[in-house]
Amino acid sequence: MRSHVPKMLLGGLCLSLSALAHAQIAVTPINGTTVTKDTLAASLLGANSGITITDVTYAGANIATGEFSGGTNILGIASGIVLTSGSVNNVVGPNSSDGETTDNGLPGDAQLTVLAGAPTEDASVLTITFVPTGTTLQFSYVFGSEEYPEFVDSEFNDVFALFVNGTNRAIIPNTALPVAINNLNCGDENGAGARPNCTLYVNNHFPGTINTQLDGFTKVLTLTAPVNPGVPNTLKLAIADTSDGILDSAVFIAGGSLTSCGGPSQPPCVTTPPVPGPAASIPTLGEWSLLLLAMCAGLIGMNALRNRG
Ligand SMILES: [Ca+2]
Ligand SMILES: [Ca+2]
Ligand SMILES: [Ca+2]
Repeated sequence: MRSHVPKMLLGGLCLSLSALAHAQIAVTPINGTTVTKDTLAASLLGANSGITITDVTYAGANIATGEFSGGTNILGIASGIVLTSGSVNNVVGPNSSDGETTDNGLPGDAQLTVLAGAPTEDASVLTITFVPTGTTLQFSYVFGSEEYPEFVDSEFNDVFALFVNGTNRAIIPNTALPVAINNLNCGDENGAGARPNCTLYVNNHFPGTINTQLDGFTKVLTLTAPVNPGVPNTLKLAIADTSDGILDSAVFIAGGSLTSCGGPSQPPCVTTPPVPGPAASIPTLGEWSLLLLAMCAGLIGMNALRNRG
């Protein structure tokens, strides 16, 4: 009879390692109770935002949109809301696939199709009507995708847009280019290609070293857009797959970051350089723990398989 002690020791070691593991991104999709289109919109407002929300609509799958937390050392944004072209669950690490997918079989969005120049599918669209006190709107966001980096420069250029009163203001700083896979990348699969706007890109090519499923994403960017004070304005947050319904993309909006600035009763707007992403090349203690945990799972799985035989 073989002893079970070594397996127990292995299990205990693995449990200890799992306790050391890095904080994860936590997500909760729209569930109609604790997370709704209205709670998502409200969570974007910080104290003294100078913004009153008057209406919220959502079109898309409930699983595709929700709230997130635990993103500080992963995305550079602590918490907020996430819209995807698939499932919010597919932004949670570790990076276990180079093409994580949820195909919701939903239609695209006409404005996004124009922007992409190709058919879109699985659109998720949160539209917020609001009255600002100031003349300018600002908030912080990150865009990421499983289309990175393999499908850079392809027709599968998943599209997102942050429309303020009908104009997409998700623009690469100091350019007129929309933030998009084909406009913001480092080219090759090692994230080392000499490409325009490569400095704004965080490479996490599968299996990556950053604790998110996303194979690539942007540094934290700031949207700045003119608005009309004292009257209703619209903010349309929209994302969709392009050319097919697979390989998810996601856009994260920082909770508490939506503010109105530049008006007589609001603080001046700030010029915020892109926030550096997490160091991608050196695994942290937590990431080493996850790797060891994966090895443990593999060893236990192998043990189980052998015992079946
Ligand atoms: Ca999809
Ligand atoms: Ca992935
Ligand atoms: Ca896609």
